[in-house]
Amino acid sequence: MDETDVPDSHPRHESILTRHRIEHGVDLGITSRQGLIAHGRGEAYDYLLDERTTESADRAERAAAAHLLLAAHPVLSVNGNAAALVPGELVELADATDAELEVNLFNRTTERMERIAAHLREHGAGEVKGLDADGRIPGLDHERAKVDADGIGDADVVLVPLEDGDRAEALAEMGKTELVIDLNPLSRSARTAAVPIVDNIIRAVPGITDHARALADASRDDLETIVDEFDRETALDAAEDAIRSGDL
Ligand code: PTJ
Repeated sequence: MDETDVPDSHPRHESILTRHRIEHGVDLGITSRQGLIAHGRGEAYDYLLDERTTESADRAERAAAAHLLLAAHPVLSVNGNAAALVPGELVELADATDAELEVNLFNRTTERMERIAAHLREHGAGEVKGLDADGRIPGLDHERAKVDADGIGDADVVLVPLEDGDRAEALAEMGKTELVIDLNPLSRSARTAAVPIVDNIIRAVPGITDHARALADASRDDLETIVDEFDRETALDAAEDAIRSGDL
């Protein structure tokens, strides 16, 4: 069965298509097998959120767009799940916010790094960082600590989708402003983030891009107001509340 075999009328059409993209990512050597497990966990939360972007998540996406537009050096971190699910959408977000793309893997192998970079370029990316690996995130073991010194190493704002908790914490300890996309509002990554975006990456990335385009001509003062008015605790509470009290 491939993507074209899922009838539009199927009640779980989107969810099944998304699964196919993750499976295909594994077949291409982009997504790790652990990525399949992570995806299943995400699906469960998304189901409880009724597979929609809540108002609170939309506000977080707007705040994330404002952060990226204000940043001196914004970087979008890309792992195996993000590359399989939203490669073209990440390229569009990078273009809309003048951000760089850097491959940064939990289960890092040179082969996967190169495949993901090539996959992003096939979806329109120019330069893709991550392969130099001449910088380190302090406090992590060797492989997971590798970043480009002039990429994430030098970034002031980093978007980290589906990150594991201790690396998200280590990045935040480096003083970087972290924008985290994670469907689990209780995860350490979401709890570490300056802006936790509790939404499926397939909706969140285009959502941030739409806000960035709408804010393209906004003044720095207006962007700073959006950033200041965003409250991470309120966003986490709203997400948890939506999940716990969902009307299914
Ligand atoms: O490609 P790699 O080697 O960097 O590995 C990536 C994974 C995702 C395997 C790795 O970072 C990992 O193990 O992550 P965790 O600790 O399982 O965390 C993944 C988080 O992402 C969980 O909290 C999931 O609920 C969440 N998640 C999964 N799918 C989505 C998601 N959040 C948003 N959108 C999704 N589609």
